[in-house]
Amino acid sequence: MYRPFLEYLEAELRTRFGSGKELPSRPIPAGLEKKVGKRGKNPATIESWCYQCEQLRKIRYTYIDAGESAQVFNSVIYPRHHYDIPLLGIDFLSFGKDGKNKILIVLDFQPLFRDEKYIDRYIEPMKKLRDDYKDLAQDLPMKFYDANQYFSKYLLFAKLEDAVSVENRLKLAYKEYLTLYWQMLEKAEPLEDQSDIQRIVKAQKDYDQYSADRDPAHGLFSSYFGNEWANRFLYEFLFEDAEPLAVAGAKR
Ligand code: BLA
Repeated sequence: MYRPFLEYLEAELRTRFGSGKELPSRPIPAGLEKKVGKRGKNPATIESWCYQCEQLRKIRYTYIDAGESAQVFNSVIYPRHHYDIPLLGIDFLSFGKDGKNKILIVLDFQPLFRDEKYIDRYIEPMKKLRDDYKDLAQDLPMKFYDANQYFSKYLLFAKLEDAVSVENRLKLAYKEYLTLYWQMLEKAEPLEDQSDIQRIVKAQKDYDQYSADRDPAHGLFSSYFGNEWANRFLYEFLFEDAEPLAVAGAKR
């Protein structure tokens, strides 16, 4: 269901950052690139890709294909530490049960800071898009995350009933948000001061810790692929700069 979104992202990355060629890959720890599992009678495959380029330090995306019962496209793009621009976050999910579909879509420029200057520079430019796609910005409450941390006020966040809106509306919105993100990156001024750069290193690491600690997907991963694999996937690949909770807890 979301394959075309993955393919569009790949094509964009190749044209914009790879002179038409595939980008240099960024290694994925052994055993985490792909896994086949199942829950009850439902088989599932999870597959991930990871790249880097001059401007972007980590580009990761994952596809879960469990047929009708689950389709997921998830991605985070981390700019190099000398750019303070937000991370690009994508989480498109579809769960099917008894002929019914639950579709959840989230797309955001995930802010590293919340001061006015930062928000004006990097979040306000999204406002027009959010206004154009109000149907995909439903102001839903968050159960797992805090909407005021690493989410912007102009995120797309919607529950949809059918795949028609994904095809008709999300596809358009997705392309426009991505284009705006590339423009923002193009315009971004590289930081030069070591202390400014270190501030980004820390903010990106804090994002990983926050996200790993709250990830609502752990249950999904462990139900299909086992608890041990789920932990490794979270802490060694998705949010590799986070420390597993037990370790972080012991150090505090
Ligand atoms: C919610 N994301 C979810 C849920 C799942 C995932 C299972 C809960 C759906 C439900 O309410 O039933 C799935 N999350 C994943 C998967 C991965 C993951 C498969 O990290 C990794 C492969 N989540 C992100 C990113 C964003 C994001 C980058 O990973 C930002 C755009 C957002 N996901 C997000 C939000 C919710 C969500 C805002 C709703 C959570 C809430 O209600 O607090």
